[in-house]
Amino acid sequence: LVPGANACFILAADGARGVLPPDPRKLSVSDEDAWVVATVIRGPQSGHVRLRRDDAPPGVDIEVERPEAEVAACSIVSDSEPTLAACEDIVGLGDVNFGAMLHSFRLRLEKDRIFTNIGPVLVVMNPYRPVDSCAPSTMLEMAKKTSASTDANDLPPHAHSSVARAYSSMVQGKHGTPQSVLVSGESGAGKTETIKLCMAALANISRSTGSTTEAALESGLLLEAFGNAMTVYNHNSSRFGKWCALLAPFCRAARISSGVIQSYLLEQSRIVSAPSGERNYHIFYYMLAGMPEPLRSQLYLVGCKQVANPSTDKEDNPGKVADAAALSVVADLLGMKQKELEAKLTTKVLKINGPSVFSKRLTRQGSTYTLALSPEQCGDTRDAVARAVYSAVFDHVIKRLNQTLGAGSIAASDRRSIGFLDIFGFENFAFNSFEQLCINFTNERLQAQFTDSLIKRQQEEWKREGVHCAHISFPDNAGQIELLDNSKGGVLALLDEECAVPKGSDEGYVSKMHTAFASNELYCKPRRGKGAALHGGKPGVVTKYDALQFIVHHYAGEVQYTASRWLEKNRGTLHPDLPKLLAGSSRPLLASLFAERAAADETKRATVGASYRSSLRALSQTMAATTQHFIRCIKPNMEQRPDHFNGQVVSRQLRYTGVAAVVEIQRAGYPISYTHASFIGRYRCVAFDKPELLAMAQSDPRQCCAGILEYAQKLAGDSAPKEPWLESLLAQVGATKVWLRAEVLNALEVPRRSVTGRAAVACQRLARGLA
Ligand code: AOV
Ligand code: MG
Repeated sequence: LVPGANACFILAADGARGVLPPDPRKLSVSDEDAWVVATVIRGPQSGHVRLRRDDAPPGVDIEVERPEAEVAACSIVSDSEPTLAACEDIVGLGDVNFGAMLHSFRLRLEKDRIFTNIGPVLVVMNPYRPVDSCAPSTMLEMAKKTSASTDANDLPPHAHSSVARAYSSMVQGKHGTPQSVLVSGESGAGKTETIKLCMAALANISRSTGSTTEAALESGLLLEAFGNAMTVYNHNSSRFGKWCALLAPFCRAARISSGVIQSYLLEQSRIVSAPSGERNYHIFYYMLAGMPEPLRSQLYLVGCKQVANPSTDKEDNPGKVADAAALSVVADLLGMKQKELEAKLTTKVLKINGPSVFSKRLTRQGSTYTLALSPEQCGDTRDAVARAVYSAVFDHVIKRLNQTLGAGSIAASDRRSIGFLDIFGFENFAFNSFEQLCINFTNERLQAQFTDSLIKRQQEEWKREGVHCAHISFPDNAGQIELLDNSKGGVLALLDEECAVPKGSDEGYVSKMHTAFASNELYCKPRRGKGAALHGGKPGVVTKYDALQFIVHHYAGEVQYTASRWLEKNRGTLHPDLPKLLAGSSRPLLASLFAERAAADETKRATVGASYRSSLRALSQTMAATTQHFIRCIKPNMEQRPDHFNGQVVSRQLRYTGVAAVVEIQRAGYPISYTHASFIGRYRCVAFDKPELLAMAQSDPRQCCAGILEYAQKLAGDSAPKEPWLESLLAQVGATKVWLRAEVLNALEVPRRSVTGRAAVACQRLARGLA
């Protein structure tokens, strides 16, 4: 940390700059900054270093006691700050540390550069306001500039470029390798918006291919009406997962002519109750706001009323319909007789040989018994009907969209495809239920896909290059997948087991997990008394919720779940009477939606968890068979605010999304790689007095690179690694590239600088002499 010093700071203008992690105590850096840039004013004196924040007034300096721990010097090859803002690929910056990466994102967002590459990954920073680069006209312009001969790898970081790459590999591949664009990021990070940009880009790129892509784009908007809602994290939050594949037959040159949409796990609980500060699905508000008056009154769209009132009576009293007028409205809309609906909502017919439980709610008619439901059961039945009807309508919309997109018109063996995945992002609310577990599990799966694919890609490249990589390890989330998805005793499997045992209960489920995962470091039993506060009670007071809570350490952070009513949610079955009732509706659409379910045996349906696990596994297999293009969305703050960069919020996402890991992997392995030619171009000056070595540049570039490395090690000073660089794998010369570890890179820069420095001085002298 010497003022005016060396290459290991972001900028060495009038002082060396380092990136500081926050320490509000000493540094007057707010928590939000996470890392800030400062200039070294005075180098180490009795261990202290004096620094000045860039935005601090003169004289307001910071004394750092432990510079080795608190100042991250950035060894960036390039030496100016504009480079950080202009940098289109963070990995290309060289041996970049976390602080510099974060600072680069901060600077780029200020300049509206929301797209940045990190190696093979496209990172999108949500601007929370319109930016030029996403405007349709800009994107059309980009598409016009991209001709068939353009190498898609040379395009600037942008959703358009990712799609162009996917499209060109789909067209080029002999058998048309299927492609996928996988977007991830937490709730509100911008996944859905980015997928829209991707589809718009595809529509631009494949202009000649007709209207299928546009129809798919529009179908997305329709689905948003039915499947998106306002949550605390996002005013347009996707409450379902969506895989949309656009297909082109082999015969016609990549003309996209059909598409297919598959949806995953629509959040049904929102239909009957949305958490406070959140809303129901957009479609309801659209209908209220936009429907012509006659239709609105035909549908009784005035507001919502309760049919059964679960809050009255004791448990042992039968529930009854509180508002007969509302019941008649619902019966009319559902196309059934009021009396019949009322009976199904408030009673259940049991076929039993003499009741095993005696209740004053039970009455006998011949061989059957009728159980009058308790008020709470009535409420549950009402909710179950509402949820079932809405999700059947949602599935119906998807089915109709698939018909419009011509799904199934091309045989699977005869098509090229690009799939787009837009799921619900990672969520961590104050109260997390079964829905959040499924959502977060989906994100775990996608994350695993990400690491698998990228690690594999990197390892394959190293293998092709003949580079040894056994000594490099990678972070992964296999532990989380195992904990959640293990068929024998994972979190979801245990829930299924508890659903199957006769006296299963939510409490029983959680206590079995506490035992089963007692030694699993990704699972933890919360301290008692924490739960009450979450439910509006006093902190420290033990409530019934305490026995229902558990914590999972997801890759994206720790989430506390409350397993209240999970058995019921997981069973997800309707009482067999209800599908029959709905199938008998006089409204043909509704009747058709339930015809199949009425015929099937409800009790034999797989649990929600089990069928979701298997559909996710199938999706993972589909994705694994594609060439994957990863996009990671990051939000700059939690308040959905434009022009605000919260360093902590961004740091957290960069770390857990694996974006930081991509950089780590490069660092752990070989942060820098140069093609033979560019390596020789950059470092030939180091060996300027070895003409016989440089003569090999054309004939044997590999040998030439190795020779330069060996010679540079001789020239490098004491700070350079002592062991032989090539033998100890600090540097490797591969088939097409030279791979360098950070230490070697720094050591190479020293002789290069001194040589170029000497040359510059000589030139100046010469110039002066000439003058
Ligand atoms: P998500 O899909 O990642 O969340 P969205 O794509 O819905 O997030 O984005 C959330 C909001 O951020 C949008 O409604 C826009 O206001 C803003 N936004 C996102 N991307 C852009 C962009 N490129 N340009 C301008 N504004 C943008 V979730 O589905 O909640 O996981 O469940
Ligand atoms: Mg979304």
